[in-house]
Amino acid sequence: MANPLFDTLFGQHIGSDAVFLQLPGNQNLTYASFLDMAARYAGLLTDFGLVPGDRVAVQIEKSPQALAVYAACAQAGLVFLPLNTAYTADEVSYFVENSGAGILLGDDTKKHALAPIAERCNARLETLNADGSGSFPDKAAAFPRTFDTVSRDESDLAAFLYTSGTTGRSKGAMLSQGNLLSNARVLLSEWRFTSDDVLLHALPIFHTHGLFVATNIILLSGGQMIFLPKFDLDQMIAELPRATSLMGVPTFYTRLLSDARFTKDLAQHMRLFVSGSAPLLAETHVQFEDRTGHRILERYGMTETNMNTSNPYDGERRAGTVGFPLPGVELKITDSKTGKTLAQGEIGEIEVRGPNVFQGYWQMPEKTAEELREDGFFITGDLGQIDPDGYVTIVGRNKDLIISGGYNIYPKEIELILDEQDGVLESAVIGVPHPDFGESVIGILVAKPGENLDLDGIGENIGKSLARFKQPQKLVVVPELPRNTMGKVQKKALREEFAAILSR
Ligand code: MLC
Ligand code: AMP
Repeated sequence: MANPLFDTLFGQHIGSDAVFLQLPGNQNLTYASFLDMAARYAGLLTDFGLVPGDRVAVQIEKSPQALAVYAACAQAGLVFLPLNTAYTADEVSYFVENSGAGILLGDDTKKHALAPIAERCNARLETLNADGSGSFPDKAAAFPRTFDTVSRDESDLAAFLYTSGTTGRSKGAMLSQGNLLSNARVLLSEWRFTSDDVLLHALPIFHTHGLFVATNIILLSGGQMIFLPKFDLDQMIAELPRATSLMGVPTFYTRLLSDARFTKDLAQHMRLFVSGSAPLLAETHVQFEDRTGHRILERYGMTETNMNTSNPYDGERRAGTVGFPLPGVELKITDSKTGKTLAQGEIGEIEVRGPNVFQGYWQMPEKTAEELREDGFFITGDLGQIDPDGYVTIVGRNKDLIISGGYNIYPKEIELILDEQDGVLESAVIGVPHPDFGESVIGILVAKPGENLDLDGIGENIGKSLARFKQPQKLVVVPELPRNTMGKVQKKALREEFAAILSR
C-alpha cells in the first residue's frame, strides 16, 4: 500500500457521499467534502515547501477544518503536531522550537502572540479559526480537490504528541503510522464499531483520546460523528438520542449523572459508553448502570502507547478495573527497582509492549532509553495489579502526575515556575480530590526567611506562562515541607494534610 494510514482511514472514503460529520445546526459534512478539503490543504502545505517528515504544529479550535489538517498531513506524509488550545504563547514557543515545525497554524485571535514565536523559530504562520475561516483555508481554496497521496510506510512518523515529564520538560512522543493503525484496527474490532455507528464526539482533538481513539475508529468503520466543539451538558443531552456511542473522560459521566434529564430513555439508542484517560470511580460505574442500565466500558491508555487494555465488550465489565490487555499488547507487572516480573496478584509497575507502542521521544535518546526498554517494553509509570481472572487494575502512579478532567499536569513544571516567584524559597505541587475534575492542582509554598508572600500576585504572574487548567486552584504557605530522611519531599503527607482544602 502506498500510504497505509491515509489509504486505510481516509482514502477508502474518497468520493463517498456518506455522512462523516454531523455538525450543530443540522449541517452534515460528507466524507467526500471532507476529503476534498483535506486534499486542498495537502496541496497548500506541499506548496509551502513542506516535505514528508516535516512537522505541522497546530493550535486551533476544534472544527471539521482542524480535523482536515490531520487528514492532509497523512496524505502529504507530514507529521501532525496538535497543541492544547489552552496553552499560553510561552508554552507553544517550546513546542514549535523543540519540534522544528515548518509551519504553525493558529487562531486569528492569537496571531499577535504567535507571530514572534513563528519568526524566532523560522516557522511559517497561518491562521485557521473555529468557524473555518483564516488565511490557511483562503489560500487552500485555490488548490485542486485531488492530491497525489505521498507514499509512506507503517514505520514512518504520523504524529508528535507532546507529553510533559516528571523533570518539567515536555517530550515529543513520536507515533508512527503503524502505531495508530494497529490500535484503530484492534479497537474497532474489540468495541464492534461499524458504519452504522454514530459517535457523540465532545472531546478535544489535540489528545490521543479524541483524536486517535475516537476519530480513527470512526474513519475506519465508515460511521459518523456528531462533532461538538466541546463538552456542553445541554448539547450532550440534546444529541444523545441520535448517537450510538460516546467516548469520554470520567468528568463527562459524572456531569451527565448530575443532570436529572439524563435518563434511561435518553440513552435508549446507545450501545456503548467508553471511559478513559483518568480513573473512573467504581461508584460512578454503579450509579451509571442504575440510571441507564448500561455498564460503562473502561479502558486504559497513554499518549506514548495508544490504548493498552480494555474491559470486554461481551462479558463482565468490572468496575474499578481497566480490563484485559488488548490483542497484540503484552502487559506485565514488574518490580520498579529491578525490572523483574512480579508474581500474579502483586502490585508493581505496568510495562507494555506491542505495535501500539511509540517510537521514542523526539531528539531525547536518554529520556527514551529511561522509559522504553531495548526489548520493546515501555515503562508506563502506572502502578497496577492483575487479578486471578486477568483483569488489570491501576492502583496508583509511580510518576508525580496530576490528572485533572483528563488533562495531565506534571507538578514539576509548575514547581519550577513557582520557585522563581518573588519571596518563594521552595514549593510543592500536589493533586487533591475534586468533585468535577477528579483531581485538582494545589500549590504549597515556603517563603524565604523574613518574606511575606503576595499570593494573588504570584497567582497572576504564573498565569502569564501557564495554561489555565494547570494553574493551582489554591496557593497555601507552610513553614516547611515535610521530607524523608533522604531529603525528598513527602507528597503523600501533603496530599493527606490538604485533602479537604477545596471544601474548606
Ligand atoms: C477546563 N478547565 C479545567 C479543565 N478543563 N481545569 C482543570 N482541569 C480541566 N480538565 C478550566 C478552564 O480553564 C476554565 O477555567 C474553566 O475550567 C471552564 O473552562 P471550560 O472550557 O468551560 O471547561 P469545560 O468545558 O467544562 O472542560 C472540562 C472538560 C475538559 C473536562 C470537559 O477539560 C475536557 O474535555 N477534558 C478532556 C481532556 C482529554 O481529552 N484528555 C485525554 C488525554 S489523552 P476558568 O478559571 O477560566 O473559568 C490520554 C490518554 C488516554 O489521557 O488514555 O486517553
Ligand atoms: P497521557 O499521558 O495524557 O496520555 O495520560 C496517560 C495516563 O492517564 C496514564 O499513564 C494513566 O496514568 C492515566 N489513565 C489513562 N486511562 C486511565 C484509566 N482508565 N484509569 C486510570 N488512569 C488512566
